[in-house]
Amino acid sequence: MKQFLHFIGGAFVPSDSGKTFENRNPIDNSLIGLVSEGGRTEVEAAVAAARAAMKGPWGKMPVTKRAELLHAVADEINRRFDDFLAAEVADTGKPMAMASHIDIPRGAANFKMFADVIKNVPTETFEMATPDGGEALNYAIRKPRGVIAVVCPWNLPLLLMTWKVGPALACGNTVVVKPSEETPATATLLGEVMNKVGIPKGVYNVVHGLGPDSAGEFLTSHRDVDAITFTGETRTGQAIMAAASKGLRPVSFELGGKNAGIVFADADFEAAIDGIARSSFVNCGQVCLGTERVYVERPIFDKFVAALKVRAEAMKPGVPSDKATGIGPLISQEHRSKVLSYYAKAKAEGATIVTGGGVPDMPGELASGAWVQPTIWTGLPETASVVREEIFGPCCHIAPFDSEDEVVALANDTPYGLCTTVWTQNLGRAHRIAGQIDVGLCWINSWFLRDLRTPFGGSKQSGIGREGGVHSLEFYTELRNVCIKYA
Ligand code: NAD
Ligand code: 6OD
Repeated sequence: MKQFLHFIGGAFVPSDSGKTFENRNPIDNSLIGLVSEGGRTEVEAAVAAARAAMKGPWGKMPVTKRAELLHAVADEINRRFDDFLAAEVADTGKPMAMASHIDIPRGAANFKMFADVIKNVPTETFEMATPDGGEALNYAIRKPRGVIAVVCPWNLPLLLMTWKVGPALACGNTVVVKPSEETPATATLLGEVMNKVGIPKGVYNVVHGLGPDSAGEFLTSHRDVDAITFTGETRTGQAIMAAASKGLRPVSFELGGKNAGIVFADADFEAAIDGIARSSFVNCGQVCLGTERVYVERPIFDKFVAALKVRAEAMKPGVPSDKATGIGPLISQEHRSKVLSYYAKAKAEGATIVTGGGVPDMPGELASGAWVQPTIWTGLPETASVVREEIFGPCCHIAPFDSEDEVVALANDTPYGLCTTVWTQNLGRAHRIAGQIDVGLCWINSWFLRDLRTPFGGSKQSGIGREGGVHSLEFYTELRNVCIKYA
């Protein structure tokens, strides 16, 4: 039986209280191991270790040396690729083909990319005349913020954690990570990597635990945490923002969404079907950027619905190691209950169930896993729950539209604003739409195509701030202006 311990000050430690919770594999609900459940004592110790490292070797280290160490972290993740892959796949049940192409390589790349950004981005300088006829020089320097709390979700555990830890460390901060209670493994494994490559003790800390009245809340309300970066549900973001208001700590939030996909009749049909099948169903629909509302121009509506049905039905549920597996399980039984409650609501609200709507028959022990069928609905009004609320499952509602203005209004009619994916071959229309949809990310004829130098984040209730490339520096550093009057 595996034990997932906290990683504090460079050492793996259990909770003082001896409390643990279970980590289960969603493919068959089997027990993977026991996770130490952190409380105030562990949060206190981790924040103190992070503060000490900030004042000590890490705070004093030149940026070139820091960058070198972060490259070594990435190289060591790649060297232990199979360990990370096995850990991520056991926690999430996702197909190995996906985790080995996305989760683990990106987990490593996030360290190299931000190490290179911080080494190469200059600050500004201004010469000025002074009132006494003399001269002064202004220049800005970037200083780390200090101890950063990193609170993570379960859908892309290593990728989304390192997306925050990479830039935080590159900028010279230290971190205390609170991984999701569903996916403790890769954050723990990263502790071994940090020690192996010589990251000073206390720079990277992990406290396992739950959210409210547990490690998550204790960490985000800890007054010696200088800033909080969070990915997760909008409702949780509100609770964390309230905690951050005590002491006026800055936040960076990547939150929920109800993203629209828009397909015009002039789109490359096969490419659009591919794109929407991926954006609606990949990772069993558990991608914040996923498409749960699809709008298709009326002349191709029936053909599109029929083709997406074929794609959904071809997604074979199965174990991660099977190359034929098209879709894994949801993260947990609890999340499956939530997704199935929406499947029931869609039915009750009068949806036409094009495909899915239930649980697939799985053999043997897999029958205890958190499986659901990829599901497509049509025929619901825009007011229906499954059209308005984030489900975070492999499902979408498809509705027809007749004009560009109409579809822009439909896409924008949501409190969220994370992303959209638009399919058209009309270049003018693509640019027009990109300027009109209230989102942080607009993909045209593509989806989840990532250049890590670009700004990433959501508008409206989908987030606060942007990370990526130089934009991460805005959150993970503070600019200090130095003004020198020449003698
Ligand atoms: P969640 O909000 O339930 O949990 C995220 C983390 O917050 C977990 O570590 C949890 O323990 C912690 N937490 C919960 N309550 C807390 C509290 N009161 N104080 C401090 N910490 C607390 O989210 P989830 O279910 O893990 O992830 C799914 C959600 O994340 C979806 O809404 C999805 O859209 C969103 N998400 C957004 C992005 C993005 O980039 N915008 C990316 C991935 C996931
Ligand atoms: O690619 C990324 O950097 C990123 N933050 C992806 C988020 C995916 C959400 O589930």
